[in-house]
Amino acid sequence: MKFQKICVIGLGYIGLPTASTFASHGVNVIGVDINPHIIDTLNKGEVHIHEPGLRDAVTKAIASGNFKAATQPEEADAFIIAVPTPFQENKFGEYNGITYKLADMRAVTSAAESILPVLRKGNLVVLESTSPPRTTVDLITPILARSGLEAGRDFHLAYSPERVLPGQILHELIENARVIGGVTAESSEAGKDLYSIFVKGQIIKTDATTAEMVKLMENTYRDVNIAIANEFSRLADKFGVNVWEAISIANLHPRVKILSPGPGVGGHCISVDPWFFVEAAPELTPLIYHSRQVNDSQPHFVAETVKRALGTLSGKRIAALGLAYKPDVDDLRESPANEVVHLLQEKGAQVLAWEPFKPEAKLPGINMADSFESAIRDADALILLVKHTEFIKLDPKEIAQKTKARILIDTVNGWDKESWKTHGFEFLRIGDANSNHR
Ligand code: SAJ
Repeated sequence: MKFQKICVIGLGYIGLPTASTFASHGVNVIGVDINPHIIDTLNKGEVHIHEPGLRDAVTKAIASGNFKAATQPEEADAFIIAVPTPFQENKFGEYNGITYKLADMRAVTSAAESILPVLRKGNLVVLESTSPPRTTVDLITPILARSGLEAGRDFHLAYSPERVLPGQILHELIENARVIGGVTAESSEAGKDLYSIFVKGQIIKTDATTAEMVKLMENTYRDVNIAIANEFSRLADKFGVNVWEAISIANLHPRVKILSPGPGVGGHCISVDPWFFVEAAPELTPLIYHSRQVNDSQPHFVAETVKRALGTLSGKRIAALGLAYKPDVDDLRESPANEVVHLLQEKGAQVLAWEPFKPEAKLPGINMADSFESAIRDADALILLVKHTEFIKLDPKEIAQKTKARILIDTVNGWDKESWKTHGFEFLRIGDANSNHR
C-alpha cells in the first residue's frame, strides 16, 4: 500500500515525534490535536514538549511544507491514533478485597469517532495508544463500523504500540523493532508498508490482541523487576547489606538481570500499564498487583529512611534534588520524587525542591527553589531523588562550601559515598543504610 497523506491524531510525546518523522520522510502529514493551544504553538514553529532533537525535527517538518497542525482530521490514506490512556480519576474496580485502577478510554474513543466522517474505503487505521487487551477488536472496530465500513473488509485496522524511551524517542522510533497487529493479515501488511517508510528495526506482523499484550507485557515485566529490586533494597537494610553491591554481583550471573531500586516508579507508562492487566483479569494477576503495591509504597520506605537518618523530620530543612520521574527528562508526571517530598512534609520537614529541567514548574504543595544554590544553602540535609547527569557531576568539595547541610541521602545510587564522606558529609544510600561496605 502507498501512503501520500496521513493523519496523526494526538500530538503528545508519541504523536508529535511520529508525525514529524513521517513528514521528514516525504509524507504529507496532518497532525491533529483537540487542544487549540498546541495547534497554535506548532503552527508558529514552537514545540510544547521537551525531547532531545524534537524542536529541530518539527521546525524542519513545518518548513518542508509536509507538516500541518489542525484541530480536525482530514481525508487521508492512513490515520494513526496516539492519544493518552490515563486512569479514571474517581472510579476504581474491586475484586476479592483488592482495589484496582481503571483505564480511561475516552480519548481513544473520541479520536476514533473523529475519523468517522473522513474514513474511506481502502484506508488504514492504526491505534498506537497503550490499551487494555482486546481494545482494537472490542472498542475500535464497533466505533469505526458506524461509518458503514467494516474493518478488515473495507479498510485496514491494526494495533502498533510505540515502545520508545522518553529522552531517546526520535532515535528509537527509527531503530527499534516494531510490532504490527492487524485485524486481518492484509491489515498487518498495510501497517508494515506504513511504518517501513522510516523504521529501520525489524517489523514483526501479528494479530491485534497479541500486539496489545506484547506492549503491556514489556512494561509489566519492567515494573515487576523494579519491584523486586525495591524489595531487595528493604531486605538489604534489614540485613546490613549494600543492595547496589549485591545486585551488581548477582547480575554477573549470565541469566540474572535485576534492575535498580530507587524512590519508586513514575512516568505515564510503567506505573500505569500493569493496571490494564489487573483491570482486565484481576483473578489472574496477583503478582502484577502486588508489584504495583511495592513500587507505589517505595516513597514511604524512602521517607522513613530519611526520618531515621535525621532522627526527626520535625522542623528539618531538606533540599530535594530532582522532581522528574527519571533522569534527564523534564516530565514530572507520576513522579515518585514528588510523592517523597509530600511525605517528608507530612512528617514535619520543610522541603525546598529544585528541578533543573523545569525550574518554573508549579506543583501543588511543593515549594520550588529559584536556583540550585538557594535550594541547598540553608538545608540540614540534601536528598538526591533523580539521577540527572548534572547532579551526578556535582563536586563534593564545592558543594561543601555552598551548603550548611552535612547529611546526604542518595535514593538512586548517583553519588560516590567515599568522595562525599571525605568532604565531611554523612552519607546514606537507599538499600545501603546499615552496611559498612562501599
Ligand atoms: N526505574 C527504576 N529502576 C530501574 C529502571 C527504572 O526505579 O532500574 C524507574 C524510573 O526511575 C522511572 C520508571 O522506573 O521512574 C520508569 O522509567 P523507565 O526508564 O523504565 O521507563 P519509561 O516509563 O520512561 O519508558 C517505558 C519503556 N518501556 C520499557 O523499557 C519496557 C519504553 O520503552 C516504553 O515505550 C514506555 O515505557 C512507554 O511509553 O510505554
